[in-house]
Amino acid sequence: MNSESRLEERLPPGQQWVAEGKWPVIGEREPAPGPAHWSLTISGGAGEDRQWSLDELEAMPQVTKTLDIHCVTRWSMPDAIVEGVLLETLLDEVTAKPESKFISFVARSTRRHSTTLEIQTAIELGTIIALKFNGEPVPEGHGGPIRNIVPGRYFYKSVKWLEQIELLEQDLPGFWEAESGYHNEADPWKEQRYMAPTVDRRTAAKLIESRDFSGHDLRSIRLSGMQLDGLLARKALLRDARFDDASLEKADFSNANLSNSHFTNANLRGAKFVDTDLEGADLSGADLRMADMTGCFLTGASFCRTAPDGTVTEAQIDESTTLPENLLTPLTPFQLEFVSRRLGRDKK
Ligand SMILES: Nc1nc2c(c(=O)[nH]1)N[C@H]1C(S)=C(S)[C@@H](COP(=O)(O)O)O[C@H]1N2
Ligand SMILES: [Mo]
Repeated sequence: MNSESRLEERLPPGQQWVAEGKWPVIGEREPAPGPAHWSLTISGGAGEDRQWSLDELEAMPQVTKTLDIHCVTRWSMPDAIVEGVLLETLLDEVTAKPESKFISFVARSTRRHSTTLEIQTAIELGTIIALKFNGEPVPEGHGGPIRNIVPGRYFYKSVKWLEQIELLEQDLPGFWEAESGYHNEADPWKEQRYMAPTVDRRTAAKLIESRDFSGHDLRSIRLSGMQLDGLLARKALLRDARFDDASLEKADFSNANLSNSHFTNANLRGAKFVDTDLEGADLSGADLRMADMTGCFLTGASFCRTAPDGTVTEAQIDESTTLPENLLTPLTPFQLEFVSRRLGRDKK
């Protein structure tokens, strides 16, 4: 009761807690093949590169921190117990060039996944080179054996399978920051999820008129309240797009990326979301009757929301909605309960 309310205060805006014991794997699922023995290298300093083997990292002073994890796709996980070496401890053994201001964390993964922070910020936030998680070695799917953990930033700043740390004079966009327009600061308390929209107004106006967004990058576009029945948006990039109160009957969003999009009270009757990425999407109050959601991704998505004043906004879902049960497992308990009840599948 008491601890529950404190937990509520620890939840940044727009986030929801995952079910106890559930930790989704997001992004890459495994490291790239490489030497059997892991090591971590810091490059870009004034002298030679400095390398530590996993054994050497384990022999250094370890710190343990309990922290909350916040993913940009709106799920959060409380009380993760992270153990490892402070970034600051490693940097103490390296001489940085005076002009180095940024630090890039690079993964041993097929796409050389990376993310960048200001050195000063990374130290101040207490960045940990994590070797253990909840008392056990970091599981491989979650970035073991060596993963960086940046407390107080969305989880995309915490690179899995950390292999290299580079000191840089200039900021370098990370993989998600470049690929998906994720915000470079990533402070969950300021909801810094995305960079400013990329498309200019004239292009947007033309596309709206044509009602064909297929394949276009329109992230963060504002279309609330608009009449867009029959919209074609196959394979469109619509992260963070706003469709609140819009009419989108029979719209086709198949294979589109709609993560963190907003559809509050939208009319989505007969809309198609086949193989659509709906991670973190807000579908509260949307009319989803006759919608086809086969193969969509629903981690962090919501269908039902209770406002602080107690007002409940519920999506309209019934037997005419195609929403296979196996897609529902990544939903938070509250959302899962709501959707199952609506689909008449709650086991009673
Ligand atoms: N190497 C690597 N690190 C990564 C990613 C990735 O795809 N590859 N995804 C990031 C994102 S977007 C998130 S939310 C977290 C997910 O970590 P998890 O799979 O342990 O939950 O890892 C971050 N670090
Ligand atoms: Mo993420």
